[in-house]
Amino acid sequence: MPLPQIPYSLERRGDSEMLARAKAMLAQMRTRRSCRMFSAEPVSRELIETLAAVGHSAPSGANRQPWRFVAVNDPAIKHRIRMAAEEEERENYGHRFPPDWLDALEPLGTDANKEFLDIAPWLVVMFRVDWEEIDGKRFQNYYPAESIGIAAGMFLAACHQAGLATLTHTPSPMKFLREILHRPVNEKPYLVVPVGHPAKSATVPMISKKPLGDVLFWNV
Ligand code: IYR
Repeated sequence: MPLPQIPYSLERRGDSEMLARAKAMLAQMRTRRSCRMFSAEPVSRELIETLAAVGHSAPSGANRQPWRFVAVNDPAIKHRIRMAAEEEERENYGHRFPPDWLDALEPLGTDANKEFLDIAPWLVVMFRVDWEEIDGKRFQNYYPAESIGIAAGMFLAACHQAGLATLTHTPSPMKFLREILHRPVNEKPYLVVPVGHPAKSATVPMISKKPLGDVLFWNV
């Protein structure tokens, strides 16, 4: 049975106000950078909860919400994640990554050392749920990859807007996250997001985005 319909309205804004708001958001989002140098300064649980709630407000296929956020600030658990991630990354950088991948990473200066996993006050680990069992019945989720990608993007944007630095860290393979965090078999590790203030001395590589004209096309 279709659900009852409820009114939907947005505050009606004038064209110039909409453009000004969009430009302000663009200026703000352009200052977001992936951060690998965090301060250990604590961040409140309430703030992380609110930011995760922003991610959880994302649209999803058939509203199945195929994401889980596991927020970790326990130093012992963070350290276990760091040790397991570094073990995999040593293999990746040592021999698993093909030469062209290593070449692509070289300008970014990344390596197998993942100290930020100990230092960032929070690691928010996202899991993708491709299916769920409810009352012994298996339900497929729809578009889980698209859905969790949107949720992750909204979470990252929310962190930045609030004033916190993030990194989208993808140790590979990351099966160990399910074990360390005691998640069920239907939850697939998707992303580790360290969240916190940047270290006072934090630096980021000088990169630039492609011109918008290379990625935005009109009526082609
Ligand atoms: N996951 C590895 C390697 C890595 C891969 C990409 I693609 C990056 O943009 C950055 C790093 C690591 O975290 O070092």
